[in-house]
Amino acid sequence: MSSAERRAERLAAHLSAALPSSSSPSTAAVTARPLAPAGCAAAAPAAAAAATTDAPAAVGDNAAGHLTLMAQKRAAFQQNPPPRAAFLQHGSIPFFDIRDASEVDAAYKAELHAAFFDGAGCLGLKRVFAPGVMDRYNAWCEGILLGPGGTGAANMTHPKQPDKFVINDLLERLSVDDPSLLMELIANPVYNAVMDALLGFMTIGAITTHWIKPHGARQRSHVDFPLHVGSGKFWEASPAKMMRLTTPYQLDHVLPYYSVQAIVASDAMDAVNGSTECVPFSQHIPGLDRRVHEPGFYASMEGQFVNTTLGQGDVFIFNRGLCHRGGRNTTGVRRNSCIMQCVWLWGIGQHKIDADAILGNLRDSGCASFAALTPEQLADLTLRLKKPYPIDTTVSN
Ligand SMILES: O=C(O)CCC(=O)C(=O)O
Repeated sequence: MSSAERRAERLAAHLSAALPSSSSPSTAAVTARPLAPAGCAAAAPAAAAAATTDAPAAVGDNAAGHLTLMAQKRAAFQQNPPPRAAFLQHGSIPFFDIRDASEVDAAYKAELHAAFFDGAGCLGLKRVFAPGVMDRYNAWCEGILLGPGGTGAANMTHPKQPDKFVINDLLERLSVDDPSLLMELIANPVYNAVMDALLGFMTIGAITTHWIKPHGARQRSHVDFPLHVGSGKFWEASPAKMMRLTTPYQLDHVLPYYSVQAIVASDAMDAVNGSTECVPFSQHIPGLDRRVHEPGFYASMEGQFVNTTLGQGDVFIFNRGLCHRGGRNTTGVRRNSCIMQCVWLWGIGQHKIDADAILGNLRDSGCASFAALTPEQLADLTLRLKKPYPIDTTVSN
């Protein structure tokens, strides 16, 4: 055996051991893609073989191959759908109807995790927020966005979807304007239990209003924070910078687990008024974070998008690595929503959040639902807003 072959074998064993243990045999069987970083060409076939003994024929690393890969993933998912899912929207997106957080036990958590990461890369939750809560939220947004000078601020237009208003400092504002409404949004037991199932412990990275104006155009297809290279000054719109600062392994095997996005439908939404459009199963395409910037790949995703259909108060949760975009509003009425960027406990959130001010405002407001929190619930809510690290070693260590 040559040294290159020995190196390939060692890498194959290493990568095979690193496969997520939650993969069921049926989902592992369709994980037929090279796992080795680019530049380790000799290792890739060995790694794939080690990972998938009964895998279907490997698909090509080209547009046709990517479509085949997604079709294989969809077929496997449809054959073995999550048992507790109420239905699969578009035959792909599992929707769950959880009435009480106590339902989300360890088995349910494992099911949600597998359905999300091994499946379509997204899931829906029915009836999480009461219509009355959503109406209150919409009225609050209207007061800001339609009030005097409301939309004048530079940071109140979405940087990549010009026909969309945003309220970025929602947490800070709402903690002053309507603390009990804020508690409804950030202390929903079902929502938080599902997010904890996906992230271990969910912390809030950002909460922003996304209001697509009447007749607003759709957004460009993209993936999300922290690798939304087309958005955010740090990336300088440079996929090369992203590749310099990450390994291929991180792109495909670490960062998909780091952050989760959720859109809360404060208005019911579908294809007509610009609901979120996504390509189910696209998070399985190797190197998607990079490819989405290649014109040929970008074009190959057209025709694969589906629009989510959400009732008022439903939630659509999606993998940050899923190809998606804000939809086109064909109506003369706005489409409003609240988008949450959630990140695991050890990750950096998308926005700077003034957690001390928010928690102080909630406490000082006398808000009944905040005052009623048990010490454990208060500790959890605090942790969702405020990281325990880094520690200040000038104070203690
Ligand atoms: O508004 C939506 O439906 C999705 C928004 C989105 O993907 C974004 O703003 O990056």
